[in-house]
Amino acid sequence: MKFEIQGKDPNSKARAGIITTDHGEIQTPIFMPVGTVASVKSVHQRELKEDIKAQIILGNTYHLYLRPGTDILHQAGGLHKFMNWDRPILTDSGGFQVYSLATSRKKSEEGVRFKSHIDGSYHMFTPEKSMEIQRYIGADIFMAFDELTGIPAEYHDAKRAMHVTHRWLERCRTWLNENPELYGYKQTLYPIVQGNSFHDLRKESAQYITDFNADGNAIGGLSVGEPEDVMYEITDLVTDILPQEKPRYLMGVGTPWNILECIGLGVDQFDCVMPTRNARNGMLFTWNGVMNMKNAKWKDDFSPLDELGTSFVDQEYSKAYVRHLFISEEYLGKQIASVHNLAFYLDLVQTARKHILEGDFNEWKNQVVPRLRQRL
Ligand code: PRF
Repeated sequence: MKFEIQGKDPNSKARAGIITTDHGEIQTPIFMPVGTVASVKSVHQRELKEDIKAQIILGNTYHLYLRPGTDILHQAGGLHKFMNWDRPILTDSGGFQVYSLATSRKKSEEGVRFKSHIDGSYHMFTPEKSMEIQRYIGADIFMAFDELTGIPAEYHDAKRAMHVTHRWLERCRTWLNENPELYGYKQTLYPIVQGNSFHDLRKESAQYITDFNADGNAIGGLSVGEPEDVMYEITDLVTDILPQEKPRYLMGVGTPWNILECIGLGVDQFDCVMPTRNARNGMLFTWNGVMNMKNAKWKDDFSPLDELGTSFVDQEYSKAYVRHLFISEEYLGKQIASVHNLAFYLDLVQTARKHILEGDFNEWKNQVVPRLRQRL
């Protein structure tokens, strides 16, 4: 994997670049739609490529291991072939999903034993197991198996989780060095900075991750309930330490305004379930603010769903029609809203990229953020 920086904003830490993988190029800053179980919920791969213009998607080790399982993925020749997606894929390691989804879990130095949220069966994830599953899935970018704590947390708990994350990282690398790639293309491992909201821990972790010398680095343990200011403060502190010349991925963030603020702090990659999950509840993000499609104010508004939208759904359907679909609980409403929100998120980062290359990102960002936050 290669990363080339093409331009920097003079008034913030924002950068525009290109990541090159064996499945193609990714223009950064980028948003990566979440395809947890080999599907970006309610969106076709054809729509993802042609209408949404997704350049890379996410898969989840935890979910794919439980269903369909590594045997099926291996027989298919990996996740790209299984789901008919030939562009890059990043897989999360299972660390966060075990923490947020499993119905019970027991942590040890070895790993995490957990109970499946699907059928209640017991499983054990270790750093080695997470790497093995990610090898079978065949992602272009693997995430290290980490442990995080919620915010707020006790200092000693946050410190212990951070040190476990660092020790597990070494085990991830050892396993990868000893077990070759399965499908004939290159794969790379991103380590994850942890340390909760404690500045000294975040600095120590960012330095440890920097010294690990991977192709790209991630910031984890944020957007877990802390105020936005804390998220920005920690991101700022960590991006001051992580190397300039490698892509930085802020995991699980966030709203359109969170993404623009964090691009300004030097982040290059983002993922979040928000555009798809909120779409299924009728929440649409636009350049003019946030719309709740169930609201009665749209019932006789026959104007296009989003005049500024870049996808076909924005021009072909009216607000009144999409509201009707939500009120009638029609599947099509969720599909239209998901395509809209993902296309909007991709338009958001592509527009940010254009402004970085033109050198006026920071002024532009400060101008659009208040508008993005409005409730329509
Ligand atoms: N670690 C991993 N995945 C994640 C996170 C993390 O800290 C987060 C935190 N927002 C989202 N997804 N492995």
